[in-house]
Amino acid sequence: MAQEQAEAPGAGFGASAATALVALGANAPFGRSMPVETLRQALARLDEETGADIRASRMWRTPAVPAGSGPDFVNAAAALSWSGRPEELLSILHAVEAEFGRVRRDRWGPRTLDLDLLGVGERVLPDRATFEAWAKLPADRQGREAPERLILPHPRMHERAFVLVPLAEVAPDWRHPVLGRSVAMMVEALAAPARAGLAPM
Ligand code: PH2
Ligand code: MG
Ligand code: MG
Repeated sequence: MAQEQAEAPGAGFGASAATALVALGANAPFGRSMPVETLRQALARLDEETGADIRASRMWRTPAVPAGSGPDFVNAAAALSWSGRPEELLSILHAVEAEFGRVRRDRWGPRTLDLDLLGVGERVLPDRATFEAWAKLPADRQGREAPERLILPHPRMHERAFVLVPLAEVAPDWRHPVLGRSVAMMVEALAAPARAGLAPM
């Protein structure tokens, strides 16, 4: 794609592998599969589809954000080594979501499986200004607006306990390429009440 030219040197085919981070979440059963089982199976499918060695966190029970927006979630995080384009990994995530019944309709409704690409190494996509614009989007617009293209790092990851706490189990030293903070530091910066509701399963 022509717009990829602004990417960092080393992007694309032949690039050395980077650590890719994926957030997994579910708060609705898929057929007879309860969220924990769905997340386990999704990890197995990611393993098959990416051919990468995947490091997975424990499963965590987390209250829905915003509070009261739905049933509790099961969340987990995974780290894998990825040498392709981030968009290819995103396509795999979307395909696996579809296998587990995900319909992209209600942005924040109950979901059978949500797989979010959080980051790929130090990549900032499409650029820093776009990342910052989405990261600063006011809360009332976050539920209504979705970016057209992949933004990395995920513009909300740094403020979400349900993302960071599992992520700290697989990639505590990954550094957010815009904020310059490690996952461990971002967990430390969370307000205590935001962390308190999370429980490993
Ligand atoms: N995902 C959301 C919105 N709210 N809350 C929790 N606890 N876990 C999630 O994965 C989650 C959420 C949008 O993707
Ligand atoms: Mg998603
Ligand atoms: Mg999500």
